[in-house]
Amino acid sequence: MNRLCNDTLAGLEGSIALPAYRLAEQKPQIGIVHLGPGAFFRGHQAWYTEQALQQGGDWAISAVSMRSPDVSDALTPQDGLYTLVELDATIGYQVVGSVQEVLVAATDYPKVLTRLTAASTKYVTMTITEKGYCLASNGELDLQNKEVCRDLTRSAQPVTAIGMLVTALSERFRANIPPFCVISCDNLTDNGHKLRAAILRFAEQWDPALANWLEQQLISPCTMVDSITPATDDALRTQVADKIGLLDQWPIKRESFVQWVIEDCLPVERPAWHQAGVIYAADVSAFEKAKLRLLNAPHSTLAYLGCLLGHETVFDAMQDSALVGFIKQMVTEEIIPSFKAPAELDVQQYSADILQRFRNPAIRHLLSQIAWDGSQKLPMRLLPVIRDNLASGRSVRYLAYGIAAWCLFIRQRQQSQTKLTDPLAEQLLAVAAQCSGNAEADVALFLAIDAVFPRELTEQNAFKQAVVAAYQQLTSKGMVTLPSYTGEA
Ligand code: CS2
Repeated sequence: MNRLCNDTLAGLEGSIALPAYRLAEQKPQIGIVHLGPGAFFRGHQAWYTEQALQQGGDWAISAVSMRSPDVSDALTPQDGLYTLVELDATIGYQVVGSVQEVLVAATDYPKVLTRLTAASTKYVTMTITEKGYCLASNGELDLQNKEVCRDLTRSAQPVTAIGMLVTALSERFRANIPPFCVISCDNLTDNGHKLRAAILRFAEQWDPALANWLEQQLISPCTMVDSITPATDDALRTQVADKIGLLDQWPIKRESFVQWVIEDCLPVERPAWHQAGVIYAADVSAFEKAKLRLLNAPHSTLAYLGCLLGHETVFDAMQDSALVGFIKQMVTEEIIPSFKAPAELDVQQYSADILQRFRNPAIRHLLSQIAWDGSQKLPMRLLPVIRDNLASGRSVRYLAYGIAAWCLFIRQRQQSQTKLTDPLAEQLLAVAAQCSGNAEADVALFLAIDAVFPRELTEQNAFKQAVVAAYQQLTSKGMVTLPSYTGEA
């Protein structure tokens, strides 16, 4: 079977949606560099940029993986083309062509730096996951981080995204080329401001003049991004090959729902993202809180409780009426009262729509994938809600189950010697190995992990007692037992 690429694209004419640019036409100029070409980027920002290109304009993406060659190996023979499959009540197929190349910083660094320092590169977007920013628990760039320290010495090519961005910005500064606009597309609270602060903090260690220039000129909008985009599997590859009659080594699947809210501070020169449906907002924080607290916090809680209850996918977990009732109770009683939603958002409907999205039978979203990197996700998803509720004297009884279930999930991984995907895996597994099953003692061991739990939170008895009570409830009957509640499934 032939491979999907520019040469075979023409054969798909009339069968599925094709890229705005084809081989015959002038290739668009690369104006965007994206760090982290994973599934979410290719189902979300790259798709938005393709939709924008359908409206005209001259923007293409150079995608850069920091280390792994996998995406480059898969897409380079395909001229960056891949199939996006929307799986919902109907199935939609589209070939996305906005990614013109996929580079690997570890092995293509000179070319990556050339892209980042080119005056034609106006934007650097990124989906590098929470851990990619190398932030300490206070949200600032961690200057004790081993890789950050290494990059600060300038002894070799940078290995952190922040180090690589500041290297490129430093060269632009010296060449009197304006800085590119950086756009974080990760599930971080206040993502744009944290990214900007991390870049400035790194630059200050090198050159106060550079830091001052960036202070004056660097644009880094906050954003909220949303679309459930599970990892690609062989079943999808077969489905796509059957549909297009060509081999696509790395197609992408996602739900049909997709949303991108960007702080309205971009330069005038930008892709036609607005025509593609992007929402520009003066203040993204209310959208970000709504999404992180009503989608991601339930997602993580569902993942850990669902794994402990033996469920494999989000869809499976949503068939468990006791678990769904618990999640609804947590959302209604403890999450919705915790924040002020955007005026135009019907929070109850937004939350109900999210749970309906979780029930999508066409999406096979592994709970074990959502469970990755809990040490980075919980501080963005559950801890801010717990902190706000404690400060206002509201309950954290249900929220604490997400924390307790995470601790038990780690214990389960340690006891079964199953891989734990988390940048702090070694430390977490070592803590789990010390656990005895005594709730008070076990919880104290986990809450002592400073990189996850800020002191000002763990010093509060109400928090500790809620997590201990949840831990006891989950382990009291020799099997995972949810608390009784008054809610309905
Ligand atoms: C999920 C997110 O894997 C996870 O942690 O909670 O990737 C989630 O699917 C997206 O944020 C949805 O927009």
